[in-house]
Amino acid sequence: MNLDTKNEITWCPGCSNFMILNSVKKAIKKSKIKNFTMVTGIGCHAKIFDYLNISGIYGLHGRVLPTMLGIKIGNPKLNVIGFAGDGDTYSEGLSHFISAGRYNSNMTLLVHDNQSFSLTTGQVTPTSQQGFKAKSEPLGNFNTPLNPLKLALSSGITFIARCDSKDIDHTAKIIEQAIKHKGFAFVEIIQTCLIFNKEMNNLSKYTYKVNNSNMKKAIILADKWNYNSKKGKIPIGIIYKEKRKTLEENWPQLKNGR
Ligand SMILES: Cc1ncc(C[n+]2csc(CCOP(=O)(O)OP(=O)(O)O)c2C)c(N)n1
Ligand code: SF4
Repeated sequence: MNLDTKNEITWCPGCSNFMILNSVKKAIKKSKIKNFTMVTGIGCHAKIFDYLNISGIYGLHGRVLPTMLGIKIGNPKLNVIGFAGDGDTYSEGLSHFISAGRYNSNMTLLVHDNQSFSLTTGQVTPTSQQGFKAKSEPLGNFNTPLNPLKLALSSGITFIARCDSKDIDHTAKIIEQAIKHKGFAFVEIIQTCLIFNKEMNNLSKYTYKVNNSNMKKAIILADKWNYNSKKGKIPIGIIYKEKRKTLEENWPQLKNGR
């Protein structure tokens, strides 16, 4: 499967979106699964639509998940991957994220979390660190960051993982497992923005790998890093997973894949 395109790549040189693109290609090839379609939000992350040879919908900021769900309901046989930003998912699209966990449709969401609204030249998002001086908060962000993993756990998401974009092979392995998971899979990818949130650029040295499916341990793992400090360790890998009936199995209209 040729996943390359000839479109000129306009990400900043060295942006870790290049690494995420690389990991996604590896994961898709390794999975041997076909029939993919993709949905993106709007943002730097969303440019991936032009660089990955998969058809889909270059969607709306904040509306990646409802678009994915619409595709799934229209054709449950498609393997739907969503690419979204942290601003996209945890700000404008937050309610969709919570609902997606409850529906448990068989699809995969990858969040490129650079703790910044980057395409719009750097504003504070829900996961931005306290004190972050950005155009929207010239005095420094006074809010405490949202912890997406804790939100995912309380939203009933059946596959929750975190990756470091700089670890391409590990990220590829996790994305492959997310794609193969039956149910809604959410992969939070730590992604550096070299231009608008430099303070959070060197997180790799704090990471360590985990592979967990126990809820009690997942809560402890999710609590290890608050998206704020550079103290302590950042678990990456599978934080939680469980088997639960999917939307497609629950809705009789979708059972036979139409
Ligand atoms: C409905 C809507 N709201 C806001 C915008 C403006 N907008 C476009 S890109 C963007 C920021 C994207 O940030 P994020 O989702 O974190 O992605 P990144 O650029 O960091 O990859 C915003 C606010 C828009 N295009 N559409
Ligand atoms: S602005 Fe940041 S996220 Fe956007 S392409 Fe440049 S480095 Fe990457």
